[in-house]
Amino acid sequence: MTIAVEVPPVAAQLPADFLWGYATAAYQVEGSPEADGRGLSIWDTFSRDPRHTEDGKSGDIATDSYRRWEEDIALMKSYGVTAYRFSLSWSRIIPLGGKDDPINPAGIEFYRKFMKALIANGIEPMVTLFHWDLPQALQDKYTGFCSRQVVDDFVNYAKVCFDNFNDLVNLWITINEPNVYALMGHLVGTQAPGRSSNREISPEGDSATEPLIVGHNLLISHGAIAKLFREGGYNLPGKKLGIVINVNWGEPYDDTPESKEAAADFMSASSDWFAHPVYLGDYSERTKQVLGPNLPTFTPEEIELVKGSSDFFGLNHYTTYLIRRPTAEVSTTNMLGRFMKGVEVTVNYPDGTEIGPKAGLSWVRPVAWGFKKLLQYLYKTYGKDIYITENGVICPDENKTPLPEVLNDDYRIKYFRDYIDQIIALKDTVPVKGYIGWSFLDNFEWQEGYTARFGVTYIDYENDLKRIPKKSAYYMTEYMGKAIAKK
Ligand code: GBH
Repeated sequence: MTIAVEVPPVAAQLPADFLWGYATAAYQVEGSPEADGRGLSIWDTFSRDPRHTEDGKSGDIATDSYRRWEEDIALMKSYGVTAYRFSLSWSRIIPLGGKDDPINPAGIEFYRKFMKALIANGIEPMVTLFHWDLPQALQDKYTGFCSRQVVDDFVNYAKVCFDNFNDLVNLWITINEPNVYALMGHLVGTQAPGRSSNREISPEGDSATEPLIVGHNLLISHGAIAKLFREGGYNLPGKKLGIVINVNWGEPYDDTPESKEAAADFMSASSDWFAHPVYLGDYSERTKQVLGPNLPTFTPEEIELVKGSSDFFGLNHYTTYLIRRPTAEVSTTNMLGRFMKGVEVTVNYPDGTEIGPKAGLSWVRPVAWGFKKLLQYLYKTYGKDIYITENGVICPDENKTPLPEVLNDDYRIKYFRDYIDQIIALKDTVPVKGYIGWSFLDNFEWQEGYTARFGVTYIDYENDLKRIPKKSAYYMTEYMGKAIAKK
């Protein structure tokens, strides 16, 4: 089936080398958890407990992309994309994860043939080393990222990847959303490894300290991997390595100085927590203040290691929130509220109007002007080239809408258009080098299981995981094909 799309005339405004495409992550699409010597990851363990996902399902099958990769690449090629962002499964490459553990040649072979096929089809691989699926053995051995021991194991894994894939990869990403991994996995506990002080959720964990320690170890790992990349001879001309941070824009709720301070606190406790050490060195004073005395301290050597360790700003951005000072005492079960002291998040203005229309999940409302403000803020604050490494939405009730109506995702089309138009509007003032939408396929959406469909491609879970392009896929092909100058 082909859906007719109408795309208005668009002048080519983005440079010919502007990358565009879609993203996925290994655990969200691959399936085949036991195939060819793969070891288990914390997401296998976590999601096999049906209490941990909305539909009680795990990523055991996902979109079966480990087996259907040729079909996936052919589909991507038909979309006209120039890049594909995906992640490597650490436990496919080193099943037990550690630096003295054996390497699995079958894992390496799989990713090499996959990358070669992408390149043969004119699609640039954008490769993430760690998108949350830590080998379970490392979690068992020393509590994963809660322990400093993880750094050497992570650096070793990165070295194995550089040695085996650097000839095929120009754009490396070390870590996807360290802020989300730290908070969802060790504060709230609704994502793997599922640790939290909330004993109804987890028998183990300390929300007051662990997220901060995990964040610190992620930053040091990233710094050490960047050092290896640069000093180990991998940083050849045209190659780049960076980190991807999830950043929501925090807009002051109203014009009061209190709300402005609260919004600045929100930014410092969510994204600047990672961006400041990476781009400017050390945690900012405001981050130290908001996150409090449990925030670990860097040695001067560590500050140097982490500072300047990312060649670009990798930005995952979805939405904007209104921020004010707390209007009531923060309850003990509101983990995020207690973590970000002095910050309250809302989506309603003082007069009750909403910041943006409801989407298919409560946390992701379209607010394109917030994206514009964020891009300006990030470039002014950190001065780096920006790659949009994820951006996307779910249509209202998308999961309840049957075929074929579900393919008419005009809500997603509008979201993509409005957000990309901000990049175009800023093209002479903020250097955005690429746009990667989330996601190529509907997939295993972590704690939401398969109930949240972010894809431009519909997956028919009832019919052998058939891939069916949504209208947005056709629209984007047309639109980006026109908006990007021809080579
Ligand atoms: C990204 O995270 C991930 O990188 C990607 O893997 C994921 O599939 C994609 O977004 C879509 O979600 O349920 O109210 O507690 C985005 C950041 C942080 C957004 C955690 C959802 C949970 C909100 N995510 N958040 S809630």
